Amino acid sequence: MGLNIAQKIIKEHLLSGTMVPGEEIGLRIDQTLTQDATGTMAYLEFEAMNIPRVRTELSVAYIDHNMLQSGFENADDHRYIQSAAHKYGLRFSRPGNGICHQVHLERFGIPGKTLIGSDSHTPTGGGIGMLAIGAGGLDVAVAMGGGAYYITMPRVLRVDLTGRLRDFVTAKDIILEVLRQIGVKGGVGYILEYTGEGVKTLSVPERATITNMGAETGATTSVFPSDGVTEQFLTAQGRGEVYRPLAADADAVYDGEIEIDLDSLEPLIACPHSPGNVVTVRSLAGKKVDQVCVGSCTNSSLYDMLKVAALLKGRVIADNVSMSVSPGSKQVLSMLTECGAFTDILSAGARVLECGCGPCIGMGFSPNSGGVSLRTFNRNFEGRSGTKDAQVYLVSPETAVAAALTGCITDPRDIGFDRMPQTKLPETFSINDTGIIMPLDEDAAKDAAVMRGPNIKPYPDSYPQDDDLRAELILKVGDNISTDHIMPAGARVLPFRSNVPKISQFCFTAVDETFPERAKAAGRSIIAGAYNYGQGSSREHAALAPLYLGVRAVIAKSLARIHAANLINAGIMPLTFADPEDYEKLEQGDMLSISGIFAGMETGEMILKDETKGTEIKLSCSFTERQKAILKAGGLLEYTKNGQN
Ligand code: MIC
Ligand code: SF4
Repeated sequence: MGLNIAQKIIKEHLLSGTMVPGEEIGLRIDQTLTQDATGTMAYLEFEAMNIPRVRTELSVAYIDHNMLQSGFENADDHRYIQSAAHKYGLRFSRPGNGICHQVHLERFGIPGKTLIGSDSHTPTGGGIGMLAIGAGGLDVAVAMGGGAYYITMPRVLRVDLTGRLRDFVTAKDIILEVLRQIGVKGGVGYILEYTGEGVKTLSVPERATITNMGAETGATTSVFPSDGVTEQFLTAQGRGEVYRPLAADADAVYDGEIEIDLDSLEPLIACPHSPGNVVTVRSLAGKKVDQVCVGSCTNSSLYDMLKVAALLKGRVIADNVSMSVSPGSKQVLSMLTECGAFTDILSAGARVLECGCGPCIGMGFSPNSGGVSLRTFNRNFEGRSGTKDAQVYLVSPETAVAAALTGCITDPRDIGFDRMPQTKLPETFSINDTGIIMPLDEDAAKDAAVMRGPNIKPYPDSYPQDDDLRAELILKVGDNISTDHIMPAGARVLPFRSNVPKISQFCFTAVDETFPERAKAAGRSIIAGAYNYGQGSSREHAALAPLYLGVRAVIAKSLARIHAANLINAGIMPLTFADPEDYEKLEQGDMLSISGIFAGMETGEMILKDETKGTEIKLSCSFTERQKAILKAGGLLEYTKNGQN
């Protein structure tokens, strides 16, 4: 039986387990990336493992999230990461060099290689045929030390693309259509693999938009074939030698299939507050817009920016709109400047932000009160923009420009262009890697110091799992709770990413202001969630802050992949209701207990006693041997320190 692309790369990197969907597999990791908001913790964890040097083929530390320096904290974290990268053998991408995923695609990604990154949009690398997966910082730290990365062997969903996109319909609309079809949890347990004649009509940046936002389906990752288009892109980046073709075998088998007819696709838009709330742009036409943002790791490539410039050229944005443009990398910004397209953007009245995540993570440019913001980004969870009552919509660059010009939501086919102005990717990109600082060689590194500012606090205490747990149900939440609800980001909170005691004061405050205080007072506690608990980002702080506050278990109808792994890594048990209806029986404040946890880990069943109500509820769990050992050790760090992997 033939293999698909995902299976081929997994097979080449398989260190343990069998490739049977649902089984645990250990993968050899070729490359890692971190960004600053998750990186400080990842390097603290790496240091705690006492490994002198990274053991991957390539590891890169990026600074792109915490770019506002309105106090010493972010600058201290940048210094810490830079000095750690220098000493431990990583390349360091300076602040201003660009968003990790965009820069990695341009300068480092290699078809057929494995990459894990402490950021959920690491699958961007799937645009050039990498197996690129988002993970918690601790998993990345272990991989940097040469350890395997463990996942559940995914099923592979074939996304068959037929036909060719029409003008003003874009790669963003393809991924929005995927989200419309399968929703924000439809990809859980799957890799999305793109096939069909439509694939060859898409450039690498377009493919990367699609694999990037595939994260919003909950998929393990997404992957495109590596073909002539990939080779051309790598050659234009001066890296043609790393090209390798990759295609599915003719008789490859998939675990499911969806089809998208590119010819009949329409411009789409995801409505507040979920990337899965997708409708056609036309159905919302006329709605007044306050803000438009172009950028983020989803749509900040040179190709995207050139299209934006071409549509804005000689025009002026509407008076009621404030528009920002953040190019994805120094390369993109330099090339836009060199060809004059940047002037077209500025002349139209847009405001330029630096090459980084910026408004996507609430690092500045928050909308006005109740503001309607159209963004080319990938997430629109409530409050993520920094303005609690803002209405954030996700769109393509073309739809973003249409709104900026007219002042209201507008289908880009209705702004008076007969055809989309032609934009071509250059035959060679302008290559200038001054934004990357190389590490010290091994000898020099021995004496190099790592610089730690006062904001950097150690990893929180761990708690080995006991056989019994008695704790209060401290919080009960509903469906689709994102890590932005659990551990908010934004300019105010992000500077404390290396200070768990401090950042914990913001934990769950988006849902319940009293949570941190109540949890701390309770000593130990349990959280109950519904479907898709922990969707969204890879931030392990969404597990570390609850750990610090005393949370010992999360019981949900279902959990998102990266967050469930982060909970286990932190030594917190993720459990599910055997019967989802039982969720209704629990009430916040109930005293709960579970006994015989170790036996339950073996059978996959535990009984939860609600002591307040005098009822019993059946819970399910499915921990691998390794996960059981991690929980018993009090988390992955302790487990790894004990010499296990
Ligand atoms: C995000 O898009 O939510 C982030 C911010 O990039 C996160 C990482 C983080 O919280 O630092 C992610 O996607 O993993
Ligand atoms: Fe940065 Fe936004 Fe991309 Fe996350 S989704 S890496 S915050 S640009």
